[in-house]
Amino acid sequence: MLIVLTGAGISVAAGIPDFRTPGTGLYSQLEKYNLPFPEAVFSLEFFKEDPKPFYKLASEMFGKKYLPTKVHYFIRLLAEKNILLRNYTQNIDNLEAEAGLKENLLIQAHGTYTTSHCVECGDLKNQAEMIEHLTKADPMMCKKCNLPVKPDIVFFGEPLPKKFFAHLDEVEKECDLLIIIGSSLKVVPVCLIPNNVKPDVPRLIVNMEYPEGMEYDKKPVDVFFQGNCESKIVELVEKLGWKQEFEILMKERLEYAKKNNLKID
Ligand code: CNA
Repeated sequence: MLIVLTGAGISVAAGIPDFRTPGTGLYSQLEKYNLPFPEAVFSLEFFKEDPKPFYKLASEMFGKKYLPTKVHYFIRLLAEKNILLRNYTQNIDNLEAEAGLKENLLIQAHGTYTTSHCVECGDLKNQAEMIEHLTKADPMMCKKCNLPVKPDIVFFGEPLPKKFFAHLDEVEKECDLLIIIGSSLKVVPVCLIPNNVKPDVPRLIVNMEYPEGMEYDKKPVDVFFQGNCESKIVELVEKLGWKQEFEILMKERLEYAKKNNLKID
């Protein structure tokens, strides 16, 4: 069975910038937020004191709807072929689910913005209200605690969702091929997943550059497809002879774009 490990790079074609690409990545655009250090935007302590920078960033990331990319639909194709054991994603944009990937096959290791809780009392909050606040970059406050409400994305120092740890054994026991797409693999513990496959299990890496986090862990069985993951995945689909099946999903993607008034490439 196959495990796909994904990062921000797979959503770049949807219009959501990644973190670490110099120039376009979100970390290189954080000057305008007046942060003590870039990671402060995802620090719980800082958020409790000043939630505005996070809401401003989140409004740019999640204040509108995005079209899942070809890579998201490729993962869906693997699921339809019953060869996908799991997609571990570091992304918080929920585009995997939007592309129709079933919940049991998806692990959102860093959470998702689609549910929200108060950072103090832990109450689950109304998501429609949260989306309004996100759209306006206006922090939503808990009426009980007068502290900010946070979308359920994992901030630095917070534990990862239980679901992440519940399945992790399968990486060593059941994975016959690991495909890594669009990640610099710099965030623990997700970046450790590639170390956990059996030594003879091939790892296909599809990324703009060799992921920094894997520089010291190269193996003869690894394959690196360098470049834009959208075009590389289409190449792969063609090589595998899956073009026709992929076209059906591309039609579905077109329908999604039409329904949500989104531009399509
Ligand atoms: P990252 O560290 O920003 O790395 C992204 C990687 O993708 C880099 O190696 C890029 O070179 C590569 N890349 C960018 N665009 C493409 C492309 N079109 N084709 C191929 N490769 C590309 O992001 P990671 O995901 O590795 O880091 C984990 C962080 C990023 C997680 O905590 C996420 O929550 C967070 N993040 C998520 C989103 C999202 O949900 N869409 C957006 C930005 C950041």
